[in-house]
Amino acid sequence: MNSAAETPVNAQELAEIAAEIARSVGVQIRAIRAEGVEVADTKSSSADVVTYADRLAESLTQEALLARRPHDGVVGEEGAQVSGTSGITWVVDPIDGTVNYLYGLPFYGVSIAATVADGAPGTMEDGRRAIAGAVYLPVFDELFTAWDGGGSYVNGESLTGPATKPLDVALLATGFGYTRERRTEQAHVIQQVLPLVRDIRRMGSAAADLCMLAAGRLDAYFERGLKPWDYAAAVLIARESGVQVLGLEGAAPGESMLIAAAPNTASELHAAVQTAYNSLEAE
Ligand code: LIP
Repeated sequence: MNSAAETPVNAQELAEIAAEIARSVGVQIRAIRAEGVEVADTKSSSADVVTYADRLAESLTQEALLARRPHDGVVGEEGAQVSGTSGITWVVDPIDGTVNYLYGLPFYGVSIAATVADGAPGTMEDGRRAIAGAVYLPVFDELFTAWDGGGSYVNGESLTGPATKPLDVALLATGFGYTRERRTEQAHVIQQVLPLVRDIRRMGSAAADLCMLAAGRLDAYFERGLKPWDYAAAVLIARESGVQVLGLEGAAPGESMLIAAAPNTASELHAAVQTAYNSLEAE
């Protein structure tokens, strides 16, 4: 009998599992939101909060994933840490856009990615790459899915990403960290980049930002400081729509830097961001 690690993996089936659970958990956290949300704790700073709903959502997601895939691993933003034997590790952000969720703003979602650590092209800075994933945005009832080589979709409709366009007419999304030191650095960078683009959007959820990019509702995105659970599923959704995702100076994208856009736009954005960070270091 094959061991779990030897059983061939069907990426589309993994995407279907991620989609079913992301939607189910997303519907539940939206209902909880309507009843009221309480902060359970803070993390890297007083602005970096976790709600009881984050913890419940992660627990429900882990339980549902392991019920379907008992030999898999699970890693979650709120502390889930399950080792597996199958070679598949699920990376979960139970509520990406937690501050939006806390305030009742619509840009939040459940992000679930099935990842492998095989070093193949597309491997992120954290050493993993998603082969299937789903992001569900409950307020919009939009379910984004993708699997390796299978394309990406929103509510079953194929996504083709943003058109290539010069940076000066590109609508750019970004995000900021939770610590004063990181935000000071990011303020300097955005001061350099803002004059070069059409406009900036800061929507508060990396997963949602990258899904909007895949849907062609944004032209570009960059952020420094993201964690694997913020980006794992949405990077695959973006890549499968034709979006290029890169780090700085050939490094693997991830926490150090994540830049995403249509290929030529991405090259222009990479140059602008690199120049901005170089000027920071020169100060
Ligand atoms: C958020 C990211 C967002 C970033 C925020 C925060 P969380 O994740 O999705 O892009 O700018 O600072 O990290 O904390 O809501 O899961």
